[in-house]
Amino acid sequence: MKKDFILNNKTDTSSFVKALSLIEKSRYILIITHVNPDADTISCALALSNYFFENKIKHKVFNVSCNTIPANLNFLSRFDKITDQLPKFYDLVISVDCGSKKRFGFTLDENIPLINIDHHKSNDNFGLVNIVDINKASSAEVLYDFFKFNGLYITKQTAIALYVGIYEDSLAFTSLRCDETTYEKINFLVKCGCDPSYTAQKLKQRDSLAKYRIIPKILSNLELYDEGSIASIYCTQEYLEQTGANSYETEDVLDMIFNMAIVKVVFYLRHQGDNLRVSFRSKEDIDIGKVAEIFDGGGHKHSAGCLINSSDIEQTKQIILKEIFETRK
Ligand SMILES: [Mn+2]
Repeated sequence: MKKDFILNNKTDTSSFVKALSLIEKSRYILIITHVNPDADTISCALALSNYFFENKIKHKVFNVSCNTIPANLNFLSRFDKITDQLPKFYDLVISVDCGSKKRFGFTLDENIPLINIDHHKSNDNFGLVNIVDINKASSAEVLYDFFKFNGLYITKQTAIALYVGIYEDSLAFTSLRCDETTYEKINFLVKCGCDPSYTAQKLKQRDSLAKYRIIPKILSNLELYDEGSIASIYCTQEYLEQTGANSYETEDVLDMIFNMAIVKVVFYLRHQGDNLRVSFRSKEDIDIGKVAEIFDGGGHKHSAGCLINSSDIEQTKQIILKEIFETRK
């Protein structure tokens, strides 16, 4: 075994082999990314897409609402090929970073074989083949293991995509689930041609003015509870209209509040259709994934989310606060 490829002993490597054999047998592959797409799901899909394209494997990358894909990922090769149109025919599905089938945003034909590549603790192994490793900080790391185990050649474009997924979902290597294997992977991806400086510039240094117009508005409604250990913020439809910012351009505000020394838990509310979408972060022992689960959401111990069927921000804040206090007891 190569030094840059260390799996934890819980990893079921037979799923790597089974998945590759399904890919080799397939005629057309549908790659599914999750609703409210993040860098991890898009990067995994594009890492696969570049590999498939280079190897003449027919496929499509699907997202249920393409206008919600963060635009700062548009430098990834084949980004412009992502579609919200389902192909007429596909005989294999690969879902990436989807903790459940609900995250697809549509109902999938049960008869089509499915490879489930993910790292969410809440994943219920809904695939025919499940490559799920809850110890990894990103699905991109799980996918990297799939590539390496099967000896698949990682080209520059696939390396850049995997790097971005690992970087973003590990919150720039600050997640608790980052370990020495994370850095070994990064080292290998840089060797494959991914330039960290170029990637950082494309990923982090192309913000719009609208982003800096909307962030102060959101910060102005910051509320602190329990001596500042819990924080809440929200974004209104009005803010978005006044500034022209996209919802995904507001995400950094969550980390800004989370970076405050006194804050141990933060949650961020914004409208999504008739619902309120809530994102959580926690840095203490509190398992914020459990709070999200109460509202039928999911995620990880220190980062999670859910959708609440209400458009009343104040009322929803109170309901969530109550559950955070309960869970923290
Ligand atoms: Mn992820």
